[in-house]
Amino acid sequence: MRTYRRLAASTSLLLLLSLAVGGPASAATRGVSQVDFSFSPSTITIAVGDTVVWTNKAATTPHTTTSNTGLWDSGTMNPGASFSHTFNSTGTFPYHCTFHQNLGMVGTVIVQSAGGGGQQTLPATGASPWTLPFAWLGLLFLITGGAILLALRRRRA
Ligand SMILES: [Cu+2]
Repeated sequence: MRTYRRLAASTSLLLLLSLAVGGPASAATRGVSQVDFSFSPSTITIAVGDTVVWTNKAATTPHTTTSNTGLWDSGTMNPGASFSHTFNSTGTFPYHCTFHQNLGMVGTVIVQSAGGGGQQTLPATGASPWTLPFAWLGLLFLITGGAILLALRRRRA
């Protein structure tokens, strides 16, 4: 009977460990300025998990940052306003300013897998493909441990 309890304790520990190992590491924040009438830089390359912060640095003109595919939309941003979006998947994400798209106020966010963006090969620091399996494994351990404890209690009653 005691072994069941020990098993439950160790599964809980395993859950914590799996979350620690599989969890995402630090993510960066990158800035893009909105001016009259362009984004600067117009193309920005980031890593998965990074956040882009757009800031309207125009004197009087409101702008927006609006995803071409509906992924994000700041709505009207008056001068001085900021809007941020975190990119959690790789890909190329074109966007525009709703008001000045016709004037060529468009931009692109390129999201690369963590560690793949630089010239040198760095260890992956973002969320790895193992994050989700680890989390599910941890959850499975927790449920199994709970079920064992429950069965143990029923047997005693
Ligand atoms: Cu604009």
